[in-house]
Amino acid sequence: MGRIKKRDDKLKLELRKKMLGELKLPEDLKKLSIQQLTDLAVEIRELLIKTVAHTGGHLAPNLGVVELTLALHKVFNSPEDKIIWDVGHQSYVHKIVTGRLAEFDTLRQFGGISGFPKPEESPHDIFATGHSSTSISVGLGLALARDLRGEKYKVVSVIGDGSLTGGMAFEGLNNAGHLRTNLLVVLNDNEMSIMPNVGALSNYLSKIRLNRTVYKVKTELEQFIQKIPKVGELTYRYLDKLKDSLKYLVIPGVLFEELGFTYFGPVDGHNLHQLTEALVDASQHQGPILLHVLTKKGKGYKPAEENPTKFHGVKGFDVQSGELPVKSAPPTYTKVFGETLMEIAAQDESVVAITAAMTEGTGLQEFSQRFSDRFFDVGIAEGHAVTMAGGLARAGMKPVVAIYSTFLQRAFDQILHDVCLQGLPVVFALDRAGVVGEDGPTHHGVFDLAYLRMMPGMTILVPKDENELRQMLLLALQMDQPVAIRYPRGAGRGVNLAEKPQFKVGEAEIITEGEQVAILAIGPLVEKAKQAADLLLQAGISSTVINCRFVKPLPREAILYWARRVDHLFTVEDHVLNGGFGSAVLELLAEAGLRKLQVSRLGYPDHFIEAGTIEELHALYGLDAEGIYRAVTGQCHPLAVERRHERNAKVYS
Ligand SMILES: Cc1ncc(C[n+]2csc(CCOP(=O)(O)OP(=O)(O)O)c2C)c(N)n1
Repeated sequence: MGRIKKRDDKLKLELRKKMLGELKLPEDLKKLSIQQLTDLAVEIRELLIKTVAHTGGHLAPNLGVVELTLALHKVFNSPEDKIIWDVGHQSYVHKIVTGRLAEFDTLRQFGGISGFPKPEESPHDIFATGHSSTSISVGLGLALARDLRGEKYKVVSVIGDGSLTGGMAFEGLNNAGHLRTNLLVVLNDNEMSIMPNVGALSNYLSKIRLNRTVYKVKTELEQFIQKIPKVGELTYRYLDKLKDSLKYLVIPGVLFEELGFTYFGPVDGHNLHQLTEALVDASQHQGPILLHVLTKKGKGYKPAEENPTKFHGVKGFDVQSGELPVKSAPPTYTKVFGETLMEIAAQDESVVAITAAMTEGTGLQEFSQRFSDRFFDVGIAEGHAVTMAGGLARAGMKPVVAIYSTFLQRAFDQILHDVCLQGLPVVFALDRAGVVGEDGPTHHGVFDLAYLRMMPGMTILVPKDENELRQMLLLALQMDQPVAIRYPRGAGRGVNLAEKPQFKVGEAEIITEGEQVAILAIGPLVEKAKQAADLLLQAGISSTVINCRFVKPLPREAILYWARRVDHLFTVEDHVLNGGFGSAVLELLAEAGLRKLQVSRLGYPDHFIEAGTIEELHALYGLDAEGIYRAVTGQCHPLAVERRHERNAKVYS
């Protein structure tokens, strides 16, 4: 009996397997029954788990939206109707059902499909996303264009409760509620950001969850109130008021109603019947609608349901055990940052730490517990985080704002206007600086030097290893001014950590000395430059390698000293060339009158950098030891250098 059941299950599984491969998607979703959609959801979950275990990626968010995605594609006609995924990390199911099933195993790989919506990939990806809280603004823009052009498509913005904590989401709601065009916002509420969601809004959504009322109650109540006979002007006004107060008592989602949206919900986001019905109803309504959908992050895979934070984004895992790969032996930069900050905070009570929904990612988990009164998770609100730090600093505290390089782009003006203009001592810890790997162009932190370097009063430090990161943090907190430290994703080099800062502001480290070329490097690429120098020596080229440490102020004396001695100068940075470290060096050389020196800059060209492992990308853009070696030998072959020496000797003799 047991064996027959097992065989039947296997058969069922095989039948289901055929379904995904054989359907013409997304069109066929419209023909499927709720039971068939439910079977398809099981099949998609299996595919998600199997693939992400291998490729890495955002597992828990995608497991949570399987039914929601199927229902959206059943009810709406993508790509004519536009579906915008906020952040876009939960768009894998959407990709599977919109023509990317065959390539799904290339997810996030170099040359494969992206882990985020990408218009170049498919017309179903109407807008590229990666940074949070944009979907309502994008959706409103599309809806307004539709109206102006006399078109008829529907627009759906899908936003998570975490992403709704971002200020731009509210700017979008505020504007959409005022303009009153047709726009459906689907709020995917799983009570989680990467970690449990925080803030007053999250509390408000929890209250709605607790007083869970099916969305029909609201429509029925409104119909009931409308049916009460209106006797005279006075009674009407009272009834109107009564309608309002009843609304507050019974109807969930009043906040959204007051912002001009019609609120539907909450509905069970794993119940395909409820979901499709609610989406059809919502799509028939006029004006801005908010449909509140309750989902479970990690749904259908026990390890992810039990620990959605761990499975928010993974590098890969063992499907059977749910075990993640063991962490590398040398501590990560993130870990050293968190530990050093705790050490400093233990001695200095004015030190406070701020994160924007990335407590664990920025290494502040332990800090948040040990110094809970001096720790602030502001939600996905980078701009607010920075200006709040300005306020804290003005009132005598020493704020350290830990935000990934790519997300700090959100706070450009806040850094400029609310910190630098005021000359306030705020320390910016920019984690994940440089290319970050498989998350790709939306997440590479390759613009920070350019956007920070032009700000008056800013000091910028770039550690070559985790020991320098520690020293730079100690140094930064002793300086009474804005300071930014940018450091990369991943493990350090396993070097010893020094007690105290071992260098002063603007002081470079000369790693090797040679008279032919100088290689100026920053960050972990200093090590690659050093390895390149060894290769160059073997090829007969002597080089000076300088760990510049400071991008602002540059180690002026060291750079100019060597610039006057060598024939060719190279700069190496894990950053775009436009406005980066190499540009700063060029400006210095031009100002010092060294305009004739040959300078080559190694970094990223003027286009967005694709996804791939950090090593693959460094190799592709010539930022590994081989690449630096090739650049130097290509520009100055030993013979060419010798000839130049001879020529110069003649000219100057
Ligand atoms: C501007 C910005 N800050 C931070 C992040 C990092 N981040 C990615 S997903 C996420 C949580 C999003 O929560 P939610 O919208 O509720 O989606 P869920 O993963 O829970 O489905 C965060 C903080 C980001 N993508 N963009």
